[in-house]
Amino acid sequence: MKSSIVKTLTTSLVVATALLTAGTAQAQTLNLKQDNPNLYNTFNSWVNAERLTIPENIVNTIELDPATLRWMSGAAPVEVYFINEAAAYRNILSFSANGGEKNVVFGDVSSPDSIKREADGPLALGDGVSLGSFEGDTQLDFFLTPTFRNWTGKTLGTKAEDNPLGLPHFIAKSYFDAGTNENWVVIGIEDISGEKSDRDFNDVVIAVRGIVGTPVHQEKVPEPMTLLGLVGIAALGATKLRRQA
Ligand SMILES: [Ca+2]
Ligand SMILES: [Ca+2]
Repeated sequence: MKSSIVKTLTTSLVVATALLTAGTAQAQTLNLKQDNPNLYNTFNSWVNAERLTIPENIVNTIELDPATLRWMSGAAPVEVYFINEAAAYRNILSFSANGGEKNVVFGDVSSPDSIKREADGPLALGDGVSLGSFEGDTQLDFFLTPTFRNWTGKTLGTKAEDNPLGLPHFIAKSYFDAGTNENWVVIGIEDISGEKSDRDFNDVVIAVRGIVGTPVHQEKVPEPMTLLGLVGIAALGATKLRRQA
């Protein structure tokens, strides 16, 4: 009987502690501009009028395939931070894990302080959301749904082939921050699809802590000499084939 009471009391304590912890986690606000102004300013300085441009002198950045982003078991919880936006649309940012259902990260990526500001925008520059940790090596996809008043556009994703005209709408760059010894992925998103798109990839810019991605393999592009060699071989082959015909 006594042990049963102790067990009940212990269980209640555990539940109460868990509730308290959950309450604290929800109440805690993440903001990179306040928590690490230098890092926020670095990321924000990449948001240019055209495209997400990273100065050539920053060597610790590598362009990633945005369709390969993933959380690796044991990494820190995934945190998504709003860096800036230059969009007239009120965009919805969402994510999915391992191709599962989409969950909203930011329901309205707009702010009174951003490049294309909205007075009633809900975000402050640098605001963050924790997506938490996942089970094992997890593929993470991000999506953007443009909205304007009562209009909702087609959702754009990290896989170019699923987008209108098969065009990429996300660009991703890795960044190693020596100050905190952490890997980041900075993502720039273009929200206008089709031929009217200005392809500046600054309509929504976010920085994500706790994920990695596969570099875009630039070494696969053949050297001019190799290319000439291949053309030469192809030409020889064609001549041989014509002779045989
Ligand atoms: Ca805006
Ligand atoms: Ca744009």
